[in-house]
Amino acid sequence: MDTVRTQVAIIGAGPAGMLLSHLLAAEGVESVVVETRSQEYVASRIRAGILEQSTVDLLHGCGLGERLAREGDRHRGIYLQWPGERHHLDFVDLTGRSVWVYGQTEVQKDLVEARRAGGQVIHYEVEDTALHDLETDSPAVTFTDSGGVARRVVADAVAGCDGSFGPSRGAVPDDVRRTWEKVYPYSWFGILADVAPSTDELIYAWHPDGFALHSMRSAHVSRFYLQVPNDTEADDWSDDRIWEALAARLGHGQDGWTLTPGPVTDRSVLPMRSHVSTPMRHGRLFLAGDAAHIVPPTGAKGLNLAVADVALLAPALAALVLKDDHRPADDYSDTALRRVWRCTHFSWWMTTMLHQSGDPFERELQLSQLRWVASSEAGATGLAENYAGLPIGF
Ligand code: RFL
Ligand code: PHB
Repeated sequence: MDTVRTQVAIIGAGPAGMLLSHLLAAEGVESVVVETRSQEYVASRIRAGILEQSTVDLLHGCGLGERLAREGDRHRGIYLQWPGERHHLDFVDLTGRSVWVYGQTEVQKDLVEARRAGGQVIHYEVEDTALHDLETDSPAVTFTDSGGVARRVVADAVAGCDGSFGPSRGAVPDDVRRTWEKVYPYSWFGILADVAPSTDELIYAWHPDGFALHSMRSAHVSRFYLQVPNDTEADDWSDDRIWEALAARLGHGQDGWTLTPGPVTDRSVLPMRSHVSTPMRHGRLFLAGDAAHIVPPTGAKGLNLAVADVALLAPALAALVLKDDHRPADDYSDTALRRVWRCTHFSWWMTTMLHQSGDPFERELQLSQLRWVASSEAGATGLAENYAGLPIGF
């Protein structure tokens, strides 16, 4: 077996793993990244679209903000609507903070380019990733590389950034690990369309037929989501049916607003669940991003939470491996989990406020809550503060 030594072995080259390797390099810490998929596959996965203020500040602070500043679209807030009413919540007026439309695909490309320029070692298309000796000072990761060579990376610490299906979470022993899970009784049907957005800011729409969201990726590409039953297949819906549902739920014709349809270029069904796994550290293993927690996408928090985790983790690992200072690493799990639970609550709150559950009592509560959020400065500020993102380290 081919063995190398590094300071941090990172499992997963998604946003959490790649940003961690970038932040560690800036602290003078060497890492090796291993990833099951190809570079192209990881870079083209269509996922999140909204960056909160603290994510944007962090990306600028670590030299990753150049294209974001040029091509990202700063939004002051969102529209919240239900039949007959559309309200703009202005996050800048309410909290002094904003959000940016800049897709995860673009963040990933910027990370790949920065790490390529930095000479980062990344093994793509690996198989049989396994974690070893996590309760010692020399934990290791083994895998078979794309050429069939068995490799072992021995490190001072292992970062599990391998998403919801990777092996890291399961490497925390059952007698220490605790998990919380909520599966929602509906899914999102997401489509990407080659058409200019019909709105200047995102529209979150409550509707008796089910929730709808109008988002965007650029001046020419729009992103939409529809609440659908859990067993829906992406091919169940014709393009006509998609556009009819979006027009009805988003309020085409209401106060002169129109929805412009266009060619659908991508479609997928996304189940909705909340999941938290604790602790986020066991011995020399540290979990970050979707490896430790999943939120339903209604609060646009998944990617932002992954960024917040590694913003805490990078200096903690640097202190551990460069100065033998264990304090920040010892605090990592508790500190990260405070934000994780805040975002888990916010994502659950947005989800349950906006989706049809079929319960008429809940429906009246939802409408009452929406009216309060849209008409009270206190209500609107609560949503804005969470959506635009609490400061890193909250
Ligand atoms: P990722 O992006 O899943 O990256 C984890 C990486 O680990 C690799 N991996 C392994 N590598 C080596 N060995 C193994 N055994 C491995 N097993 C797995 C995987 O191939 C992958 O490349 O997690 P990370 O970095 O924590 O980033 C988190 C974000 O990607 C995630 O929170 C968001 O994309 C969630 N999410 C969304 N969030 C939003 O805020 N808004 C959205 O609109 C939104 N849409 C989505 C989403 C997540 C989706 N998934 C996971 C199905 C849409 C989808 C479809
Ligand atoms: C997206 O553009 O993909 C997006 C935006 C806001 C959300 C979820 C997804 O809450």
